[in-house]
Amino acid sequence: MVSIVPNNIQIEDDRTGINVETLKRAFLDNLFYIQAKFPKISTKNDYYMALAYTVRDRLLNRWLQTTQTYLEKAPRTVAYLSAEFLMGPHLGNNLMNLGLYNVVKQAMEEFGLGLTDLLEQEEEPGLGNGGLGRLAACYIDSLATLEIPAIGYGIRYEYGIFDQEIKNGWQVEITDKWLRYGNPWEVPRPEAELEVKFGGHTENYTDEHGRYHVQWIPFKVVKGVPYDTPILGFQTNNANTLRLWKAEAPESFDFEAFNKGDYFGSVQEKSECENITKVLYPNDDSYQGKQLRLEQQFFFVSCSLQDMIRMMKAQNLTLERFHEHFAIQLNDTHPTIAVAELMRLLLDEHQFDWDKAWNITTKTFAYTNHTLLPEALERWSINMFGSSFPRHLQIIYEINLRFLDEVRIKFPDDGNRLRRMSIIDESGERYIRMAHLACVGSFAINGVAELHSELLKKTTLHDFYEMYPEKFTNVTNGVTPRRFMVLSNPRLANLITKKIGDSWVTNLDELRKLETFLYDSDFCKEFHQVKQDVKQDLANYIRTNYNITIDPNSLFDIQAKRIHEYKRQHLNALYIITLYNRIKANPNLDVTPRTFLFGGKAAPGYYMAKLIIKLINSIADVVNHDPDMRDRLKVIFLKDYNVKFAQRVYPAADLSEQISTAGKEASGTGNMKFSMNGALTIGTLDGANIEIREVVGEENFFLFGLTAEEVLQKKAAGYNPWDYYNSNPELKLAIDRISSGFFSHGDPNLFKPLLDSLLYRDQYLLLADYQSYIECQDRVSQAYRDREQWIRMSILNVARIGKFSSDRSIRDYVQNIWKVSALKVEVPEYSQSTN
Ligand code: GP0
Repeated sequence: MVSIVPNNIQIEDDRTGINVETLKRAFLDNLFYIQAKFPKISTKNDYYMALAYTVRDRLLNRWLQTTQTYLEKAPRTVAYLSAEFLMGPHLGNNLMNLGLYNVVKQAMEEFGLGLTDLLEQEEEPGLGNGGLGRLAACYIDSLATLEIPAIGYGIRYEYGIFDQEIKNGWQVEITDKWLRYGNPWEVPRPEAELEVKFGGHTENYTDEHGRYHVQWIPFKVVKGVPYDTPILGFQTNNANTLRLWKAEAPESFDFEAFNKGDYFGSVQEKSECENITKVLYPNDDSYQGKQLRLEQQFFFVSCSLQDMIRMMKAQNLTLERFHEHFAIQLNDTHPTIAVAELMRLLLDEHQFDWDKAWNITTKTFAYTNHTLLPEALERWSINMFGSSFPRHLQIIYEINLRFLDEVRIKFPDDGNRLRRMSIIDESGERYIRMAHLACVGSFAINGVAELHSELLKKTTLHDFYEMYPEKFTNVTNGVTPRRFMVLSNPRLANLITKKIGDSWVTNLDELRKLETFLYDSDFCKEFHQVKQDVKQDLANYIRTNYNITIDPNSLFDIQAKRIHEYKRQHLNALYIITLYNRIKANPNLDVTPRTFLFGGKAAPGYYMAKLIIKLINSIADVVNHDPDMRDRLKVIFLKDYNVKFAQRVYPAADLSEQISTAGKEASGTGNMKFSMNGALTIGTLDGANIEIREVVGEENFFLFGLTAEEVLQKKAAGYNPWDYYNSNPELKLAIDRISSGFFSHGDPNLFKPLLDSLLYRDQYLLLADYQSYIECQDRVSQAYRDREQWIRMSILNVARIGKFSSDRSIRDYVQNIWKVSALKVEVPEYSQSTN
C-alpha cells in the first residue's frame, strides 16, 4: 500500500513548512497559482484566500492521516446528525489549533498585511439559526480535541442565515451569499455522490424463497454530493470531518424532455432538485410545516445513513454490527426520519427481517431535545409526509403498531395514554409526532440542562419517561473555550496563562486556580485593565461602524441572542424606559452610567420579534439624542449578530442578560460564553442559568423573577397582567410612554400589538417579573460602583466556569450515551507544529 505521505515531502516544503520564510513563500505561491493574482492587483479577499489555502495545506496531512487511521482501525464512531452547524469563521480557529497564529501573524506583517484584517475578511458559514447550530459546532470542536472518532453530518445550504440590516429601525433581511467568493475550507467529493429518492409509491413482491418484500418506486431521484471540511482539534493530530450534503440533479438534463423539445422543462427539473439545499429555514425555536423543509431533512439523513453503510462495506464490516460501529446522535427531531430510513435500508435494501432491523436501529440512535416550547415540536401532516415518503409512512405505522402493543402491555386499559403516546396524532387532521418517533427509536433521550431534563420528564415527555425511564438522562450544554476565550479574548487568555499556565484551555476546571489571586491587587488590576481594553476595542468598533461614541467606563449591559418573546428583550427595554423616566423626572439623579447593547436576528415571519427590534431602535433614537441622558444612558442595537461578531461582543460585557421566563429557555449557551469572559449575569432560574449560579456562587450572580413552578402556578391561578399595570406606577409610566407614541413620533398605534399582547395576555409574564427585575437591575447599578468588589465577582465567574466547557459535555455523552473511546492519530514528526 502507498503511504499517504509521499516520502519526498520535507519539512521545508511549501505546503508543510511552518517557519516565517516558508509561510511567506507558500502564501505568494497560493496567491499566484490559486487566486491567479500578483500583489499589485490583489484584493483583500485574494490575500485572505491565499492565506486560507496556506493554512489548509498545513491541515491536510493530519486530516488524511486521521482518515487513514480511522479506516484501518475501524473504531466505533460518533455520527452527529444536525440540520444546522453554525461554525463561525475557520481561519483563526485553524491557526490557533495548529499553533501557527503568531508565526503567521509575523509572516503577514513582513508583507505589510495585518492578520486581523485578513481574519475579518472571512465570510462565515452561517449554516444555523442560533443556539442549536452553534452547539453542534462546539461539539464538533470538542470531539476532535478529545480525539474521538466522529463525523458531523449536515446540509450545505447555498444560502445560510440571512444578513440583517436595520432600516429606519426595522429589520431587513438580505440573502447570505457566503459562497460568492469561494470556500477554501471545503473539499467537494463528487466521486462519493449518492442517490436519494422522493415521492412515488410502493409495490409488494415475493422473492424466489417466498419471502415478502416491499419496493419503493420513487417519483424522482436526487443526487447528494458531499462537501468535506476538516475539523482539527486543539493541538492534536485528530482532524475529524464535517460532511455537508449538496443536492444536485441526477443528470444535467432530462433527455426525454430535452428530445421532445422541452428544454425549459428539463432545466426546471434540474433546478427543482437543487432547490433542496438552497436555503436554511430561518426559524429558531419554532417550526413551520413546509414540505421543502421535510425534504431537506430526509435528504441529508438518507445521504448520511447510506454513507455510513458504504463505509462499513468498504471496511468489510457486516451491517449486523451497524450499531456497534456507529452511535448516531439526533440533534433535535430534525433528523428523526433517520429512524424510519435506517429501517427501510435494512429491510428493503439489505433484506433484514423486522426484529433484527429494529434491534439494530434502536441500539443506534440517541435523541437530544432542545426545547419545551410547543410551537417548536415538529409534526408532519400524514398527507404531506406520505406524498414524499410513502414507504417511510408504512414503516412508521408499523413501528407505531408494535409500540402501542408494548404500551398496552405495560399499561392495560389506558386508552387515553395510547392516544397521548401514539406516534400518530389522531385528534384532528392526522400528524406524525417526530419527538415520539425519536423517543421510540432511540436508546437514550436527553435534555440540555438539569431543569430542562427534569421538565421533559415531568411534562412534554412524561408518558415516555414512565414507559422507558432508563432512556432518560441529562447532558448540560457546554461551549468551546478555544473559540470563545483563547481566540476571541486573547488579552484575557494571556493573562490567565501567565498566572496558571496554559493547560486550562483543554482542562477548563483548572481556571479554579485563579481564585488564589482573588485578593492579589496586581492581578485584580490587570484583570480590570483587560476588561477595559476589550471594552475600548468594542467602543472603537461601534464608533467606526455606527458613528456613536460609547464610554468604556460605563457598564456594558448586553443582551445578544435571537429575538424572541420568551427571551424577553422587551423586558430589558422596559427597564431602559424606567431609567429614562427617572432621569427625566429628576435630571440630577445620580445614576450608574450604562450602555445597553442588543444584538440578534428575528425570524422573518415573526412579526412580534420584529416589532421588538423596532421598539429598541426607537428607544435608542430618543435616549441617545436626549441631552439629559448624556454620559448616563446609551442604547445601541448592533446589526447582523453572528458568530464573528459574537466573538467581539462576549469579551466586552460587564453584564449578561439571561432573562427568559423560567421554564422556557432549555439551556442557553450565550450565558456560558459571557460568564467565561468575566461578565456577571442578571438572570432568572431558567435553563443552565441555574447551574451557572450554582457554580459561580449566588453572591456572584444577580437573580430575579419567578421560578418555573411559580410561573405555572401563577398561570393556573388566572394571571391578569392588568393587576400589575394598575398597581405599579413605574411600570404603568413605562408602558404609557410607549402607548402615548413618545417613541414613535406621536404614533400611538405602532407598538400597540406588542402592548396589547403584554396587557391582555402576557404569556411570558413580563409584567409579573417587572418589579423583581428592576430592583435587581438597581442592585447591579449599586454593585458596579464598588469596582473592586465587582472585579472579584467577575474573576470568580471566570474561575468557576469550568463545568461549561463543551469538553465536559462531550465527555458526558461519551461515557453515558455513546460509549466510544478516543483514538490518537500519529503523524510524521516533521509536520507537527512547534509553537
Ligand atoms: C432550541 F428548539 N434551540 C430549539 C431551536 O429550534 N433552536 C435553538 O437554538 C436552543 C435552545 O433554545 C437553547 O436553550 C439551547 O441552549 C440551544 O438550543 C442548544 O441546546 C438556546 O440557547
